[in-house]
Amino acid sequence: VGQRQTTGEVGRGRLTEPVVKRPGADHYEPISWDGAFELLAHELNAVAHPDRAVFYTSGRTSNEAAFTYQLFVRQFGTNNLPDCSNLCHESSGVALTETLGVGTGSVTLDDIVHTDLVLVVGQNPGTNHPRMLTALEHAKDNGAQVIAINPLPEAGLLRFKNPQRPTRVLGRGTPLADLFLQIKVNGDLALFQALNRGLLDRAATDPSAIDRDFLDEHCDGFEALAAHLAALDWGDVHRATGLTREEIDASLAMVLAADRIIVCWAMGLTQHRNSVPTIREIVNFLLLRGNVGRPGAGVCPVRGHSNVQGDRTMGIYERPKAPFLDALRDEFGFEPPREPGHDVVDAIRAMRDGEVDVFFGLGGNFVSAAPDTDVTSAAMARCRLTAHVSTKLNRSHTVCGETALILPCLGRTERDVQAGGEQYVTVEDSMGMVHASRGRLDPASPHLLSEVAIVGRLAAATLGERSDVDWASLTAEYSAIRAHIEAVVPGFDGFNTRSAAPEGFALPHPVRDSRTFPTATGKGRLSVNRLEVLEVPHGHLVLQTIRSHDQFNTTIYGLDDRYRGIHQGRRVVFAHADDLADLGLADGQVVDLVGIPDGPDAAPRRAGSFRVVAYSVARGTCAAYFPETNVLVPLDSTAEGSNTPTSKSVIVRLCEIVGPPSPGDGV
Ligand SMILES: Nc1nc2c(c(=O)[nH]1)N[C@H]1C(S)=C(S)[C@@H](COP(=O)(O)OP(=O)(O)OC[C@H]3O[C@@H](n4cnc5c(=O)[nH]c(N)nc54)[C@H](O)[C@@H]3O)O[C@H]1N2
Ligand SMILES: Nc1nc2c(c(=O)[nH]1)N[C@H]1C(S)=C(S)[C@@H](COP(=O)(O)OP(=O)(O)OC[C@H]3O[C@@H](n4cnc5c(=O)[nH]c(N)nc54)[C@H](O)[C@@H]3O)O[C@H]1N2
Ligand SMILES: [Mo]
Repeated sequence: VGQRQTTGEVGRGRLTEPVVKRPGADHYEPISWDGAFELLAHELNAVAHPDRAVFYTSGRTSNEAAFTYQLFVRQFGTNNLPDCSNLCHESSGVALTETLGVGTGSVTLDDIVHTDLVLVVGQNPGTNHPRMLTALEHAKDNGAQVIAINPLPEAGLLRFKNPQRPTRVLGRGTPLADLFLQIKVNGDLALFQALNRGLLDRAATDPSAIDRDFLDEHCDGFEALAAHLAALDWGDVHRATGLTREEIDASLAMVLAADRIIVCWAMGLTQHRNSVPTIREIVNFLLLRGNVGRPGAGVCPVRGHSNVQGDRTMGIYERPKAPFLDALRDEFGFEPPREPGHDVVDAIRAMRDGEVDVFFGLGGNFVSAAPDTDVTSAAMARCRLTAHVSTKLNRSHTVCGETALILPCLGRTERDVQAGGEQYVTVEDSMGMVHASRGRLDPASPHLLSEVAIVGRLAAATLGERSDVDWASLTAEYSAIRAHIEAVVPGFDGFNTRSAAPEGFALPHPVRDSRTFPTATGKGRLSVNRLEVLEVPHGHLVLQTIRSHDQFNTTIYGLDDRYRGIHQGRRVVFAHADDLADLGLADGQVVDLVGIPDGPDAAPRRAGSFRVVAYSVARGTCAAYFPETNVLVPLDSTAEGSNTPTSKSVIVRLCEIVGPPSPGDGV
């Protein structure tokens, strides 16, 4: 398989048996399961320190597999548990934990259906969360209003009328958004500061503009916030957002008219340098009117992978909290490591610098999903062993270490039969609901193992006598794992009985349930966030890297992006016609995307051969698909406080190609 794939993906075939690539070989060959675990155990036990191994997790892993996995990794002796959250909603978790004391969303589906106003910020639900559109339609039927805040007029939220590129609207054919703010990329902190300032100004004459009783009783930081916002510069707001004062006033009027407000967001907010302050400012916005911890109101970070939130709840975290580790120690009688481990970006740095011997991936496609593709690829190649537990072939299988293993596992839709009989697993959604998931289909091959079985056998082979855990009996009957989870993780009382119920059960959320804020001060924390307007050098645009309709993250199913009117090609860059005119470019032209060099002697990052599409995007910004553009995202450009790569604010030039396009860069 070629090392350079223009669509970022190798294929979509299912794997049916474990395979190994030996040192120096250029292909994989079959290996027995026993042989695979022996090889892994040998390499893991050969490392000079457990921190020289890294254990990645994608977000599809069940609670049962995730809990067993982190237990094994911690008994092995490291907290090197990076996961796809580090690339995804980490900024949300950090900002919400600081301000509310809980890192997850505070609303239920019922809250969305019974709210007055939903702000959908930096999210494209038509493609990425289609079921959410149904909830929004119900909310609208009940009289709610919707404000969409996005640099792109995304289908499903908007009726997008562009004569050149007609786009079908989803659902019932009416736009869901009552107001569309076509904000500049990274303008959201400024927008929410402007709204918050508007609320405070209004409160001077109309006390009901803010919820004074709630603020007095439950929050701190009000005076500092008010003083900070009093100095807000409207010129900065305009430069950062590209919005007019009229647009901001129109949204403020809708906010003032709404008793209950929910803010939903996804990757449009989390992947910028100032993502954590931006989300904290949204918390300010909600706290000012008491919009948390009551029906129809709250924060709603909308997650991606089916169990990315549950994996964190199960302890897949490079910076585990002491109470979790204490509970793990008490349940299993060992002393877990306390030093923080590597997140994704730090893991790549450590691999790059020769500090890692073994990379193990439970799901996912690390090489394609991570930033700075060339740096990440070289980092992977420095490992002695890379191993992936996967359902499908992907690029991380070809860009690998000296020795490489692919361990094929059952997918969630497949029947999982163990010594104790047929098993089910559990997952947690964005609303903190836990429910069972049972595979019904015949497995793609009789040689596939479940993720739990793979982790259990890996642990037994690697730890041997060093572990008291009976890994085989955990694998035989997953209810035994759930009993341990119940003992270690708060909120899982009666886990085996409650997870068997069809509707599942809700995890406790102190903010939602009782307006209890488990923060440093025991209060909801209003925060002061410094506004810095993203400066873009002349002749450059801010590139955001997005998903098309025909992909799930790094898996590309087709070359169309139906709601954006793109057919038969993924190497496209969407830009505003006026910006194109200023740059001397035209729709249909082919350009290279070129980043800003790291230093005077460094070569700039470059992604070759993108067709320019004149499109309704906010001025000064452009958009292109991930993972083709990950080569442009600098490893060291990350969000402050969450270390998430800034995949939505990459500064680039669109360079006309002189001479023939470089080989392999075809559309
Ligand atoms: N079909 C499909 N579904 C998926 C996925 C998939 O790949 N395919 N991936 C899953 C995963 S893991 C995730 S995390 C979610 C991701 O779901 P989304 O976050 O909806 O996915 P993106 O395509 O990254 O879209 C980001 C959105 O934010 C907007 N945006 C970008 N920058 C800014 C900004 O600065 N401000 C504002 N206000 N908006 C901005 C973009 O225009 C775009 O609408 O989807 C999940 N669901
Ligand atoms: N530039 C840029 N980069 C991004 C993003 C972006 O918006 N822009 N988004 C980021 C986000 S939000 C995320 S979540 C990450 C995603 O990062 P990852 O989670 O690492 O990537 P995926 O493409 O979701 O992983 C797909 C692979 O997972 C395996 N797989 C699928 N289902 C299962 C299963 O049930 N079990 C196991 N063991 N394996 C399975 C398959 O082999 C498949 O090839 O990418 C991030 N990268
Ligand atoms: Mo994600």
